[in-house]
Amino acid sequence: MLTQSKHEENALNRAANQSRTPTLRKRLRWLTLLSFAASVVVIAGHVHPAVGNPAQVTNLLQPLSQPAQEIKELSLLVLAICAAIFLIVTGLLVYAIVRFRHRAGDEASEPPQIYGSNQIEMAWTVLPILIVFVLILVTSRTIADIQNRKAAPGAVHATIVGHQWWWEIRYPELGIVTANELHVPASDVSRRQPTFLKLQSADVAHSFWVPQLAGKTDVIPGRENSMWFEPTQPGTYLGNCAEYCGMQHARMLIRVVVQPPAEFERWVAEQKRVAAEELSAQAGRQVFFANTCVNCHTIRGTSAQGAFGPDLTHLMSRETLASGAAPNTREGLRAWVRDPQKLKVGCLMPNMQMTDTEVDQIVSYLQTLK
Ligand code: HEC
Ligand SMILES: [Cu+2]
Repeated sequence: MLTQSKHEENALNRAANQSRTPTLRKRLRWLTLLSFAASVVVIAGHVHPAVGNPAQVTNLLQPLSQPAQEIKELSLLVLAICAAIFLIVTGLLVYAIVRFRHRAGDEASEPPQIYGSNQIEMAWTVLPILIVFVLILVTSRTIADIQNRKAAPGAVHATIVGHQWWWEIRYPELGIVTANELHVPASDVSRRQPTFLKLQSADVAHSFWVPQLAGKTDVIPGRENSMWFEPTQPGTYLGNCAEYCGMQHARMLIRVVVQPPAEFERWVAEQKRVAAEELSAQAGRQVFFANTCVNCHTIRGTSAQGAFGPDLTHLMSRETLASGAAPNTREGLRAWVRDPQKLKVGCLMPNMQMTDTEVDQIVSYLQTLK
């Protein structure tokens, strides 16, 4: 009875298929081809996000530091194993589809139905267990390698605090506070030394990721995570907050400036100084201190001790403003002070409603903070 109705169903299905007009079938084929081509384009676009601008590469397939290199090698190994599994499984599937396809004259009888085979069941239980075991071994070896790296005396330590939507950067041992642009010494033969980071959050969850240097590490409120990296090539490395943290998550860029050790020492010496006092910018200084700027910003060596926004003591030593929202030029500063909400909608610095003259004066003062 059951087989009878199955046959009827099959016959119905066949009839339904045949009733599809040839044009419809052609259209479906084109649609499949098109969507396949579209996915290839999308995937290829993601592999090379920064073509034509080698200085701005954020490609995790081009690591320039440990542990990013080790992570890349592990991912390629895992990818190779998975690709082999994919090829074998799809190969067998295609073979079965072609070899046992429906042929004219097959209608009369169903092929033999086989239930249960101990050999096959053993094979598909034991093989995956072995594969997973290999994956566990190689992965845990890499994780242990990364986690066991300990700081030697003389290593640079920095604490990164994620804020909505900027990064506070402290070097507790050096007495330096800056923002958004982390400076570290390059590691070379004379000084094989990674930089160690502690990651904290002032508000919500963020994630610190500079793909060419190290893996992604979450920045979680009420918890301190840590990471390290050891770049050998001086240059500027780009990253971005990698955990959605609100309105301006996309404009929470990170720059890591890797410098030859001597240059790094010079940068440290500059940053340690308190703010410069220049008589030429007295008018702007007065406007700054008469406004609530001082409640949110610190300028070391003055009465401005706010801690809600970035430390401005050496503002002009940074390349960008507000985590990459604008270049740190006179124009950029003017636009920012005039209305930060225009450059970075929803950011936590309010429009201070200043007149054009006041903006110009403040910007002249800010430009003395070298
Ligand atoms: C309510 C607190 C608050 C006040 C008041 C405030 N700011 Fe800010 N400011 C911030 C925050 C928060 C940021 C970071 C915004 C971001 O990147 O999302 C910021 C960023 C900046 C930056 C960019 C710093 C950098 O390193 O990129 C400058 C410059 C700046 N503020 C100047 C001023 C001036 C000048 C005033 C007064 C006219 C002022 N701020 C008033 C909170 C404040
Ligand atoms: Cu974020």
